[in-house]
Amino acid sequence: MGEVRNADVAHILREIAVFLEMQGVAFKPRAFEKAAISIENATEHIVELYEKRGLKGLQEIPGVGASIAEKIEEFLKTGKIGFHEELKKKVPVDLNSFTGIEGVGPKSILKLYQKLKIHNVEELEKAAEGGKIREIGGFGAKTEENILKSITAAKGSSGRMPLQSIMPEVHALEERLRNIKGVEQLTIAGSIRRRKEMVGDIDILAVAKDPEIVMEYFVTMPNVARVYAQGPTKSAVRLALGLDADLRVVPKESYGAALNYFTGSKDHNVALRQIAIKKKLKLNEYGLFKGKKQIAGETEEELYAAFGMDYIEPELRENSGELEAATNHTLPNLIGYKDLKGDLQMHTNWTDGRESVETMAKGAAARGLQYIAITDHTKRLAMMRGLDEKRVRAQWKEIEEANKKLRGTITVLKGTECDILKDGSLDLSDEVLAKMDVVGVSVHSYFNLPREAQTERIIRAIRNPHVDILFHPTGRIVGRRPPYDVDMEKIIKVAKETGTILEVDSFERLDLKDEYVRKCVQAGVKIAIDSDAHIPAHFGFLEYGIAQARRGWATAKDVVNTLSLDKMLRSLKKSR
Ligand code: DGT
Ligand code: CA
Ligand code: CA
Ligand code: ZN
Repeated sequence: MGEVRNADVAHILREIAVFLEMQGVAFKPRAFEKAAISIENATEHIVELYEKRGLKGLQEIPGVGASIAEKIEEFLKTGKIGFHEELKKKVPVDLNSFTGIEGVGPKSILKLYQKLKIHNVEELEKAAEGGKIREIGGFGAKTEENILKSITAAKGSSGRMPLQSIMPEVHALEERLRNIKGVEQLTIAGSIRRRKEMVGDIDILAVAKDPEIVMEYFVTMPNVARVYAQGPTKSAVRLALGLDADLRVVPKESYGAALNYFTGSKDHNVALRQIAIKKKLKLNEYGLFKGKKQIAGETEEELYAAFGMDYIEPELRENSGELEAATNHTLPNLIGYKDLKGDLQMHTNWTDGRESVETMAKGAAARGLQYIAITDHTKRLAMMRGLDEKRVRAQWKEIEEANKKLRGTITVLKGTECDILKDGSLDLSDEVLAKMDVVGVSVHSYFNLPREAQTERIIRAIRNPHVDILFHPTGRIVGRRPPYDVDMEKIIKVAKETGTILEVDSFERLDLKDEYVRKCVQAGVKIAIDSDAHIPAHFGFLEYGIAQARRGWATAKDVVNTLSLDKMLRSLKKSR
């Protein structure tokens, strides 16, 4: 029992949720999903909680009621849950193998099993290659093609981890290595420096007086699970968290060139090297050379300048137009990591958050924010005690009280995360929505609607003149839940037409993702970068939303919550 991790418990609860969703059971899937999320995020070890306080202890975890607590107990005692086994007997598929395959949700898995006896992703791949999927009602050739694409992509991404989940450990590692005697420079390069949402490994680059000391330290750290190689300039290890890390020590005069090389992306490097060749220069990880003479490479700034380019921020280095823009001096002035003045999505203990309005406001003020919107869920999400019109009005009173107390430090706005119902109508009356300061809407159900219906549903919602922001527009969760099938180009078009803001949700979703942020920027659709905080510590996640927006070429002007309160409010629909 001592070996059961919180993640294992979360995993089996999540499987139950998926099986229940297959059966079309209402509400329950969401309850299991929610319990899984809180167990994953719990700071206590669930085994200890159970050993100390039994079933009661388990029920202290938000979202864990008596029935789920009993199932967890059964799992801790026997390694199994009878309820789970029964569900699995009905549809004996390997759910695990389907994770990360876009467009294949619970309902599709069920259908694939019933029609083609598909149990796992290998069988799915075979069927798709054989053109069998398109023959099933509701799938079609396009879906079959997408499934194949997605399987290929998932194969390439195995072993990768969400940036957000590893950053605390990466920061700690960076800090420790920087403090070793004789270390003059140290940077985490690679996809982490580019702030990609999923990363494959940790690439570390350093300049050090005595590389041997650094290397010896690196391979003997307590969080090292395996040493692949140890040498004077390069060592490689596997960390206990399940990622590899390489450390390279380079000469001072090559640091910029090495940093540039190991930051990547590979496509950016290859393109830059081509430009060097055209200029009759040679670029490698040691520097930029004219014949044998190094003409640049100690810093990255110097390196780009030697090409006549402006400095390119790491988030842009994907060979997607940044080299041309740097040459033409038309790079965007990216939104900065400290540019947000407000946060327009968060939850309180009125629904599934854990703190009061006032505590959340104080937490936000402590982070330097000037305004926040409280956006609790609405009644359709009964499991989360979503607010009806009556409780909304009661919450407004608490917000007014909080504003009186906090005057001069931060302003709390009346907001909502109003549920978009199946037909695109909204979960609160227009009359109540009209009195809100900020109205956000989002989808939390019927993820498997056909593309057209899903798109129309969302469009109907954002055409509502009270709706200011579409929260987490595609519903994805990085590395865990694929986006629902929706025509984002069309939604961006309607957002432009109606003045609707699209959100980047910073809390494990990073939704909108970079690619769609860029489309918004190009279309002139404003975005909001929100924390979706459930406790004040979650305001720290804003950094990841900002990173995603930077990867989408967003400037501060593209992001409404970089505006002062007055200007932000004036940018909303009702004042247009
Ligand atoms: P990852 O680790 O898969 O999330 O992505 P990266 O971009 O960190 O890739 P990684 O760790 O394989 O390599 C780190 C950097 O080294 C990469 O961003 C660019 C550079 N690099 C790696 N392989 C090549 C290559 O074949 N050619 C060039 N020009 N650069 C490369
Ligand atoms: Ca890497
Ligand atoms: Ca690497
Ligand atoms: Zn939501």
